Formats: sequence, structure tokens, C-alpha cells
Amino acid sequence: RHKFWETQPVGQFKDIGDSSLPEGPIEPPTPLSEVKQEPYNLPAPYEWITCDMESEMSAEVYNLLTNNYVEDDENMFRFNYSKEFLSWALRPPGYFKSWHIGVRVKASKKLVAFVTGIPVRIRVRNELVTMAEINFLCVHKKLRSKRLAPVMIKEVTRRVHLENIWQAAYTAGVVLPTPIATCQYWHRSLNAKKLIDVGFSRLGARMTMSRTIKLYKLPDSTVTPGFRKMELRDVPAVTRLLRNYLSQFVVAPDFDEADVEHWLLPTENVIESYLVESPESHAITDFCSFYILPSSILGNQNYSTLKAAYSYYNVATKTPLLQLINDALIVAKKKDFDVFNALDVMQNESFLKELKFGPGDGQLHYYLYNYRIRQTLKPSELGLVLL
Ligand code: MYA
Ligand code: JJ1
Repeated sequence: RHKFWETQPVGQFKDIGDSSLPEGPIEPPTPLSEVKQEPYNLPAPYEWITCDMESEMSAEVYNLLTNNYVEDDENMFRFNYSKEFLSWALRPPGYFKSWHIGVRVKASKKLVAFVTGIPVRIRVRNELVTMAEINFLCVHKKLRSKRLAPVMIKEVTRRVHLENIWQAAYTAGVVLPTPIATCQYWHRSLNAKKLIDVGFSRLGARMTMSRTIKLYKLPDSTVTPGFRKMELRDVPAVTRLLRNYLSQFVVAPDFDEADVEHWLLPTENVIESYLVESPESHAITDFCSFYILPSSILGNQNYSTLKAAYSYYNVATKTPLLQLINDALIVAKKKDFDVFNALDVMQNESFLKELKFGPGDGQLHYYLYNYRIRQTLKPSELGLVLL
């Protein structure tokens, strides 16, 4: 059934429930001298390129993804990651340019496929594992189903191995062998009228437009005293809060101050982070963040872009989590986002229903490469959000 994935060191469907298999690496590292030194062969018309995300290449990558990346099951919306977002997502501390891989047509130089890795430290229970996070796998619509994706995956694997890294983490909307967890997308309407007009959501039974708009109404300003935007000086305090919070999950990133500065410090049109500074003690007690990922609206006369915010990492030690996220919704509404999305990871279940999120029609499956987990995890055991 999975001609490619059956050959890879990933949990296989036939092994589900086999408790004799140990947790940890599926195969041992090989000596670096035994890692293939030359790139894998591509079909003759194509060639590999390493994409410099600081050069004009980034515009080509942006165009490929804008026209060919992930869509919903009815092909009504397509992720539209911005150039600034891609530059941020692909250049964290310690990134490798060689992991930003393109395929282009030799004759025309046209970019037709892309895949990326970035380095990350992930803790699985008590084990710290250096991994690659694989994302932005994309093959041009006209070149689908020609088995290009397996070659791209083998090539990124080879380049990760060359850096002496032997595990990876990735997410996908499709089921592959085999998810460590399956998560549900939830959506909180901020601009209910537009969402209905573009087919993102529907008018509920026995609901009118005006009742719906009223249902999702939010206050004009945040309610938590001391709620403010995160700044550079907050990095040490936020790192402490986040490290302590993430320690409770089975799978979570191991963030140091450099990672927090990169991944959580606000960047215009990319990532927003807020925190609560106690008006008395000035202690940083709570923290919330969302990243900005619009979707193209395919074939609508009136609208071309859906402005979406995605819940990222949130930590509440003093403010109730519900109130903290409600403040995030208020901020997102003020900034004109149409919808606020969240997965049911970490403690998100505790606020989704009460804050009027509804379940989406999409799921997100989480995977590890060359690392076996004994049992499928609950979404609430995951402390990891990929972009
Ligand atoms: S997830 C986002 C993926 N991108 C999209 O969905 C964008 C729109 N779609 C496309 O561009 C294409 O349909 C893609 C497949 C490129 C997805 N992850 O070339 P094919 C398997 C892994 O004929 P195409 C993200 O970015 C499929 O099961 N495998 O198919 C994370 C089949 O194998 P098998 C996938 O449709 C990516 C084979 O590919 C995916 O033309 C993580 C068919 O190839 C998928 N999303 O192209 C990648 N979709 O026969 C893995 C299909 O066995 C990383 N397939 O069933 C692994 C770790 C590597 C590093 C390791 C380091 C140590
Ligand atoms: O956005 C998604 N679904 C939306 C739109 C559905 C349009 C028709 N298919 C949705 N809307 C309902 C919202 C409603 C608001 C009021 C309350 C009730 C709910 O469900 C879905 C997620 O649900 N998104 C996708 O399908 C996009 C792909 C998801 C997989 C992503 C894989 C990415 C891999 C990257 O590494």
C-alpha cells in the first residue's frame, strides 16, 4: 500500500500495538563516511538547487508555494505563507542552507519542487534528541503522482544525515505510516460574515446573520491588567516560563533563550506574542502567541485572502488560560484577522468550546522519522506546534 514508506525507518502499521518493540531510534546512525556523498538522481529534465532564502530565490519559492501548496479537502483555500514568514521559518538559530532544497527544470530554470529542514532539539519523554523538522514539501501541480516526493524526501534525509542528525519530526494532513498523534483543527470566527460569504463557515441551524455576528462579538480591549506585547528584555523570563510549562508533555521542543528570541519575539506579519506582567511585582506570569498565515481564497468574486491567526505556544500560571486566550482573540480581532485557529494540543481543549471555537474538517497528523513511540499519544500529550 505504501511502496515508499514501507522502506523507511518509521513505525509501520503492522507493528501497531506490538509492545515488545522498544521506544527510541529504529535504526542506529551509520558512520558519516558511509553516507552517500552525491545527490540522488532526478528524472533527466530536472536538477537540484540549494535555495538561498535571503536572495531572489525566496520570491520563486514564495510563488511555487502560493500556487501549489496545501489546500483544504474541497480546494476552496490554499495556504499563502508570506515571504517574511518563510524567511523566519527557515532561518532559526543554527539552520543549514543545504536543507532548503529546490528542484528546477534544467532548460527553463523554473522551480517545480521544494522541501526544507531546520534543526530542532525535541524531548521525547526523558530523552533529548536533535532532529530535523521537515516542512514545505511541495511538488508543482503539473508534476504530481510521478514519484518525485520520495526522491525529495530521500535527498533531504541524506543532507540531514551529513550533519550527523538521524531523526526528524513532521506533520501532514494525510495519513502515513504511522502518526504519533492525530490532532483536530478548531476555528474561532472573528469576522463571521466574511467567513460565511467565502464558504469557510456556514450559518448554523436556526441562526440569522445578525445573531451569528452577535454570538462572536468580542470586547474592544483586553481585560487582563499588565497584558502587553513581548519585548527583547522579556526573553529570559519567557524562556523560563515556557521551559517549565513544556516539561509536562511527552513530546516537546527544548527551547533555549536564542530559540525563544527567534520563535517568539514579535515580528510584523509573522508572529505576535503577548505576556502578563504583574502590575505589583513586575513578574512575568503568563504568555500567549499566535503566528500569521493567510490563505488564498480560490475563486471568490469579492475576496482573495483569508486572514488567519494560529495559536502557537501559550503558558498561564496566574491568569486563567481561558481569559489569556480570550485576550489573544481580542487582539486578533482588533488587528482585523478573520479567524483564529488552534489545534487540540497541550491544554487547548480546556478553552476551545468555551471560547466558541468549532471543530474544523481538517486533521493534522504528527510523525517522527527513525524514532518509535510505543503508543499513540493523545493530542494533549503533545507540546509541539509546527508552522
Ligand atoms: S506536509 C505538506 C505536504 N505538502 C502538500 O500537501 C502540498 C500539496 N501537495 C503536494 O505538493 C504533493 O502532493 C506532495 C506529494 C509533494 C505532498 N508527506 O511524488 P508522489 C507520499 C510525506 O507521486 P505527489 C509536509 O511538508 C505518498 O504516501 N509523504 O506524490 C511535511 C507516496 O508514498 P507511498 C507523502 O502527490 C513533509 C508518495 O509520497 C506526503 O506528486 C514530510 C507519492 O509520491 C506527505 N505530505 O507529491 C515529508 N504526501 O507510496 C517526510 C504524499 O509510500 C519527511 N506522500 O504511500 C520524512 C523525514 C525526512 C528527514 C529524515 C532525517 C533523518
Ligand atoms: O480550514 C480548514 N477547514 C475550514 C474550511 C472548510 C472549507 C471546506 N473544506 C473549516 N471551517 C469550518 C469553520 C467553522 C467556524 C465556526 C465554528 C465551526 C467551524 O473547517 C481545515 C482545518 O480544519 N484546513 C485544511 O484542511 C487545510 C489543510 C490542513 C492540513 C495541513 C497540513 C499541513 C502540513 C504542514 O506541515
